[in-house]
Amino acid sequence: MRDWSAFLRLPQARSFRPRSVRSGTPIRQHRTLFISDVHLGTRGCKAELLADFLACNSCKTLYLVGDIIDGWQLKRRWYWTSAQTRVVHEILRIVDEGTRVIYIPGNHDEFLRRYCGRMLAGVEIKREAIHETADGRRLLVLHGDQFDSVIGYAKWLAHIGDRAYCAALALNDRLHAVRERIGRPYWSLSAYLKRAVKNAVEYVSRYEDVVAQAALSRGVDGVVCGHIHHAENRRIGPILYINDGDWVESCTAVAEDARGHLEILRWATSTLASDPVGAAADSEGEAALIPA
Ligand SMILES: [Mn+2]
Repeated sequence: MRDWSAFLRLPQARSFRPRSVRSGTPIRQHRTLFISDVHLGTRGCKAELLADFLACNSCKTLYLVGDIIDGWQLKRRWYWTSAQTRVVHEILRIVDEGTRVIYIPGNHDEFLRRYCGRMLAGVEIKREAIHETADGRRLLVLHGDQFDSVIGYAKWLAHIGDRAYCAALALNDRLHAVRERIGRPYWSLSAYLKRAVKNAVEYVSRYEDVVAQAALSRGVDGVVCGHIHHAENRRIGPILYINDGDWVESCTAVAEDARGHLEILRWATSTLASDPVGAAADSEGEAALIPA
């Protein structure tokens, strides 16, 4: 086992104070923040953006909803940057400021599951949690990988995004030209990917249904999860289904305000540059979420 503290040069408790963002930046207050699928230890992790997000947003309770550290990747090949260390520093600063931080390990950081029920550096490690919103609704908080076995679609398909598809369409034309020149029959890469994307869409909707069904059987009002890197905030039958997205591609979090209103925050590079605090909110389908 690695000596993490030595490697990260973690600060002594309460010695790390300043937020690592230029002074004068207003801090946006929330009651609760949920983030997941950060995948620290991978090249895809948008650690710089997440550290800025954590510095510009404060909350009373922070849920780390799994796959925060990518233990699988780190086991294969050690990859760590100073920005990723900054993320760890920001989380410890948040703990020091009195925020309750709850870490629910996912499948990529399952090595932490053996510590469920314990405190690590002021962070509560839990298998799952029940969060009560300001307006009294009970939300089941879990990572969501436990449903993979019942979904029946390959998970990697869910990671093919629209951008990859568009790039493939351009590639498809060139591929066709090459195959024609060497006398091979036409084979459509785009059709192949279209099938993959269709499977990905089916995977996501199937996952959402399965998670909502599990929440229903648990007798809660809603569920907050991660795992599929697809932020969502909508009603599935009587269940409020919320997915906080990821920090590999979409850079999203879920925030609860003082009234119990829940929304997806999108922390994109463009919004960060122009308006660091007022990160664009996803207000689609929000009306139903405001307590009557
Ligand atoms: Mn996961």
